[in-house]
Amino acid sequence: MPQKALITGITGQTGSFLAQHLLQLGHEVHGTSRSLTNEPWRLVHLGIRERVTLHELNAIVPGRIAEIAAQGYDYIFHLAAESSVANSLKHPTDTVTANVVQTTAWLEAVKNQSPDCRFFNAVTSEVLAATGDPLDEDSRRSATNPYAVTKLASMNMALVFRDSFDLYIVNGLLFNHESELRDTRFVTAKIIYNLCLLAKEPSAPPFELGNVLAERDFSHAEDFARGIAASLQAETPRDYIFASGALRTVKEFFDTAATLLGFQPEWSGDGTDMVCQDSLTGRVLVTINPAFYRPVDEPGKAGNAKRACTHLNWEPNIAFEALLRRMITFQMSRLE
Ligand code: F7E
Repeated sequence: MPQKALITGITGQTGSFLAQHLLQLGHEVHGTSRSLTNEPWRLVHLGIRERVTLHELNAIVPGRIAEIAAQGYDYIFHLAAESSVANSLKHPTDTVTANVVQTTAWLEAVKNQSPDCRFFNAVTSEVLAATGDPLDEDSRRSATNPYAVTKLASMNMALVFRDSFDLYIVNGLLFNHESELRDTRFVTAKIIYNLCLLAKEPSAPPFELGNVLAERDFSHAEDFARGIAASLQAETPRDYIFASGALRTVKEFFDTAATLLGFQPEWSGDGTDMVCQDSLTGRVLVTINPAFYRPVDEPGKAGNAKRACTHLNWEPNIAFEALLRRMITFQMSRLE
């Protein structure tokens, strides 16, 4: 029997891949969007715009959220959020509204309108403390920026609702997930966009990055979409880490992408004086601008997704280089 799913934030990167996956599974897919007049370009790109029903949710109004939640969903995947750490530092109050108030309103709406609906809450590796070892669901919690604080609060709120009201709620602790549908506010898409521009346009100027020695555990968002969907199928609701388990620096991401585009990246200098040139031509590709540094950029954290692998039969399919190739192919075709 087809089941009815709602994705908050369906027009975002992960929401779009999740919508595609749920449609492939035969579900009826609905989603919330801040505006119905803006074209949801990711859904259009995936060829699924006409197959999903969008509901406008342009402000965090509990009554409107309750009205949508009352529409008989089997699953709600709550992905809508302020998801940029950098933006959360600039707009902490808005981030609390988007991530804590909004999540709480959805939890309350599920409890009151639809207590049999299974609920997925998107959380982040940013709520875990770095230890040097791969992190799992039991790793110590910590939060070093407003985004992390709000996600930790939203996770705790979801746990309170799960335990107090016997609801089926899952927190997904998502490590970095990237793709061709990623916004250029995030470093991977920024790198791919600018490198493709440099490759296409010989007169394009170098671009700027922040802390390129920062380490992240990168995956493809499409892999996570499968895991997110599967996480609501287990008998008992539990929280799950989704991660690749491999740690790479931003510099390594840049170097791999640059090489795939035919450059020979060569770095010189230290700290904010670091510069990367194409050693084939001497052309400067990237310089460092301290404005892009974070006040606190924690040591790298890799995730251990063993629970998801064992209990959900989940495993990532898209390797690091394949992720970069997909991002490059997409961006090059857009620049044509
Ligand atoms: O930064 C460094 C920056 O903004 C990655 C979100 O999906 O993953 C994401 O958060 C790293 C940081 O993502 C630039 O300092 C260097 O160390 O791409 P990002 P993020 O902060 O890791 C987590 C798991 C989430 O949950 C979030 O929602 O890259 N970096 N230079 C830069 N970052 C940016 N944005 N721009 C730069 O120029």
